[in-house]
Amino acid sequence: MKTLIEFIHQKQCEIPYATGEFTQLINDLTIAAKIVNRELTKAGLTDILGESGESNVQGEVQKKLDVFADQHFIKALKNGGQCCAIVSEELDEPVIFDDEFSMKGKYVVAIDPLDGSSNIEVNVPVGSIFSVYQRISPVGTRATIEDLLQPGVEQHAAGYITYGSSTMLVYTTGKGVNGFTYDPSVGLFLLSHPDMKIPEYGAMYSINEANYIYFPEGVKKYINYCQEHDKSTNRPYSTRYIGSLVADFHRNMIRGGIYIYPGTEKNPDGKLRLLYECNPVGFIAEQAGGKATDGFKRILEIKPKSLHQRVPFFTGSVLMVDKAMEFMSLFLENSGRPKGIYCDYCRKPQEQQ
Ligand code: AHM
Ligand code: MG
Repeated sequence: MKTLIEFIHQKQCEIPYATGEFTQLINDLTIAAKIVNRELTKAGLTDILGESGESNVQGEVQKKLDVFADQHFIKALKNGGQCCAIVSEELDEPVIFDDEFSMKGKYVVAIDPLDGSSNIEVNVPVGSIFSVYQRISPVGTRATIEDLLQPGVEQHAAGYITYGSSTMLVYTTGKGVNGFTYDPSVGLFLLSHPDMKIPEYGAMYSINEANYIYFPEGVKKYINYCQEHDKSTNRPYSTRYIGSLVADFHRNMIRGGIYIYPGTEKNPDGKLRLLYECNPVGFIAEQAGGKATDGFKRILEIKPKSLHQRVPFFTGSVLMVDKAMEFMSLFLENSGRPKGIYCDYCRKPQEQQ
């Protein structure tokens, strides 16, 4: 079986003037992922569960494992020397390296070191999500905030690690998506899921339905649609919601489905963060043939205004995301958008269902 590094190396050899720097960067990320994986498998035996006593920039209570994962990803990226700046969910301010070694790095990284960490105590899958950009500022200088505030379309690579029944790394460099399963006996990620594709249609929807009354009308109506009986579209669909974006997305990617974290009246931008959750997952979704939007427009085209910006998130199977977007447009007052619900098959407008 091909290892992750053999795979990347082979791909890099196909690119003229490739220097191996990106291979090194991915290798650094996997070092941290392996350490986090090791700690997660021991959680419950060692004193690593529970809260750290601190809160992050979003005011969320940090778990000890959040802090642990954050520190190890930053350390690995610093030691590797390919990364000159990092924005992390766990840190208010970006980490901008100012030593000569790191300033030569040509990449910046946005990272959610441990996504879904509220699930750690109950052995539910959690994940790490990363997004890689080439810096805009000159190599050899101190990176700037602008390096980190690039739109998702500029991503050089993105990926996630899902720590579940097995640990997997899924990543893209814009030429499809490949998945690698971790073999702990040899300490290597091995190519197990080449050229992953999201089914264009599925039968699962993932959303925290307890917040139903706060959802925009379009989302409410889309949920009603998912629950209606219709033989031709296999409805009612099933609800599957773990509460870990990586795990929910990964399942939908393999089986077909849609994940939604919408805005609400109280939190119009939703909960998920553009830079280190929605952009990387959105890049993977698109590369696998799926879609990622904020309900109206493509996630990857949003120009970030701030490092920890939130955004409503709709992602997964393309026909399901399209359908949810139709409901969003239809029920958005004064949106000026074309109104109508489209047939699942012929894509022509039909009467409201
Ligand atoms: P986190 O990065 O603090 O873990 O928050 C993000 C997580 C996602 O993984 C998950 O889909 C969502 O928050 C769950 O939120 P909720 O409990 O509101 O449904
Ligand atoms: Mg997260």
